[in-house]
Amino acid sequence: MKMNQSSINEMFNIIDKCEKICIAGHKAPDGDCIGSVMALYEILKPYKNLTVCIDGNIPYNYKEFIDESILMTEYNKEKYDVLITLDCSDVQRLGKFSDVFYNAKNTICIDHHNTNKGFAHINIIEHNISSTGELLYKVIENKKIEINKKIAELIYIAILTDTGKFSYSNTSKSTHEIVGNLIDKGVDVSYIDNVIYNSKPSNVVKAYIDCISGIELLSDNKIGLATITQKIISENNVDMGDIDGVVEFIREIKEVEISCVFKEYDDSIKVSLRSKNDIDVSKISEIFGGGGHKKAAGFEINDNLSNSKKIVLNELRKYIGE
Ligand SMILES: [Mn+2]
Repeated sequence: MKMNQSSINEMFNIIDKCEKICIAGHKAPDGDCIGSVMALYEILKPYKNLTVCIDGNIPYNYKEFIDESILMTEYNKEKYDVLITLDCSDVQRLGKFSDVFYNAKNTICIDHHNTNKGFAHINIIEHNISSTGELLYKVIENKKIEINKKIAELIYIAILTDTGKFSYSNTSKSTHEIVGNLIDKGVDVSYIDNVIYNSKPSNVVKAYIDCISGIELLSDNKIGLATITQKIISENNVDMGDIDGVVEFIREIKEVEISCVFKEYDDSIKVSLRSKNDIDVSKISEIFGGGGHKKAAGFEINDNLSNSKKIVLNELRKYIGE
């Protein structure tokens, strides 16, 4: 892969010159977001005055890898010399920290989403790369920045989770080569797997079962959907972000072409889509103002659950040729 050398140079020129730096990920953070944000934090921490913002709760299985006391809780209108966003496809994905972007003197975006049109002053965007973690690795390798064990672990988590444990088609030879280098830096693959995947609290598993038992199969089983309701969340005393993998589980069903999960929040519905074969769910997501990748995308609807389901299903049926 050819890196955009001038953007990388510009990025580090700006970082060198700046005092107040903010690093941000997307709202409702996932492993790629948390891993990339924290890796960049670890890289710059010895030299710079850093602020980190991520809108939303850190899921239980990532808490071990992030010091939550460093996270900004509310934006106080501070103007940063530079804001660096990671794994964010557009400004709205910063959630309640969107104004940090508008108030920043310089902005840098490092991302791999197809739908990212390059919203910052400096954009380091590669669409065909597995994860923001893999892209960040290439950026720091390009600058010959030393990677310690902690940084290696964080980048590993970003890549591991965004590739579905190296199983999605975004996993390349280069992904594996990079992961090999990270293991050389001391990443304990089995330890990370246990923390990220084999550490579910029983109430989270119970909530997961409640979601799975409500799966509906439609259109000759080509569409599979489930809903994570407020009722499931409150009955099991979990956070929405803790329930992971429902949308991937539905895709495991043989006939399912599009898997769809509706997450019921207080004032909106968040929709996650996954696909198999040639269906590009990022196209569906874009119709609703969302973003994502060919096989994994998401968006938000400001309506109630039953209306949202109706509108979305209508679009999904078009995509499976009905
Ligand atoms: Mn990602």
